[in-house]
Amino acid sequence: MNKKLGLLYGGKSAEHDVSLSTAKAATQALNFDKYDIFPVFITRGGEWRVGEQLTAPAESIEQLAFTRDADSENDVTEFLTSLKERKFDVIFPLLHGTNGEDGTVQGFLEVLNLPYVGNGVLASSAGMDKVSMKQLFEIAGLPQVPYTYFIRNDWHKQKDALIAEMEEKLTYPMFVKPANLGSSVGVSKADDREKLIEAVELALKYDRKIVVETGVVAREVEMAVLGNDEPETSVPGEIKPKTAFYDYDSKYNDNSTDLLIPAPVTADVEAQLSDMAKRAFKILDGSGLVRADFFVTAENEIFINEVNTLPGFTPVSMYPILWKNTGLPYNELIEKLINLGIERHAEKQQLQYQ
Ligand code: G1L
Repeated sequence: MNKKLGLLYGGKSAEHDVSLSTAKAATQALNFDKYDIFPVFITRGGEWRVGEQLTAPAESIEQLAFTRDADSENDVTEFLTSLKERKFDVIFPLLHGTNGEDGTVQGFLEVLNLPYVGNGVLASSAGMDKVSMKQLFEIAGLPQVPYTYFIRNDWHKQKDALIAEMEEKLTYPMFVKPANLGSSVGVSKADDREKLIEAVELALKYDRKIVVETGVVAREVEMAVLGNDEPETSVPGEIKPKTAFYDYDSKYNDNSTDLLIPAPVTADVEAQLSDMAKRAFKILDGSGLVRADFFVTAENEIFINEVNTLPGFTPVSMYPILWKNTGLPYNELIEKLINLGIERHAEKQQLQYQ
């Protein structure tokens, strides 16, 4: 019998369209002889809809952004009932940002006892909060650039003390980032105190918790991690930005970056990156996949920047391309992730009954 697969995509976040593109690519890569595929679509407005079984790969993203019957009600009970009635073997969540990679959707699927692809609650939420992630990396002994953090209330009450602390612990240029947003929204670079204050004020529009880091002159090198208990790593890939830094636009909207795959690094650097990427995966208690992002200086000093528990996943995104260059094509990568999700759920079920 075919496995029943629910593709969960869309969502309220800024990356709604990216999610739709990934869902479309997933339907094109999945084997319809092996899986019964159902769309589970979250509209921009936050409505959840379980659609009819797909009989062929989606030809457009519009086709996946289906509207509900005029007479059907949009209530949660109805949605939950249809979600349970379908008896999915596995859910493939392709959602980003709030309610996607912060662990809330994963928690929701856990409560429903549905197997799902990718990271669980802990890795997803810890990976979404740059401060928690950095603290875990510290425990794992992973090298990081100097950083500080604070919340909005501290900034309003003791701005001067915080600026003094930053200038003592860090050096310009500094990068100011909202702690809880994916991609690069609200991130800016500050070359002096005046710019630093502006950068903090901007970042505070997007989050109440802010991270400030010393900017290093380095190459950005990424590695893909895949597996559960014994994760494997891909070849490294380098991002060559054409703009000042890799921002939201260049990440998703245009081609202002070049990818160098495999990244030109020594065998020794590659081995260190692989080791660090696996340690990062393990300290986060990752499952399925993460993309680990590093800085590599001209002297081959390595810093881990962050990991992404739901990396961009279109066929032209870094994570799938890294695996393609390691010998694992897109369709096989997707199957592998599905199986990893099913395995992890099966293992957990056993635990509960022992
Ligand atoms: F399910 C996976 F494999 F874990 C998974 C889920 C979602 C991998 C990557 C993504 N990516 C996203 O959802 C995205 C919004 C960043 C692109 Cl659709």
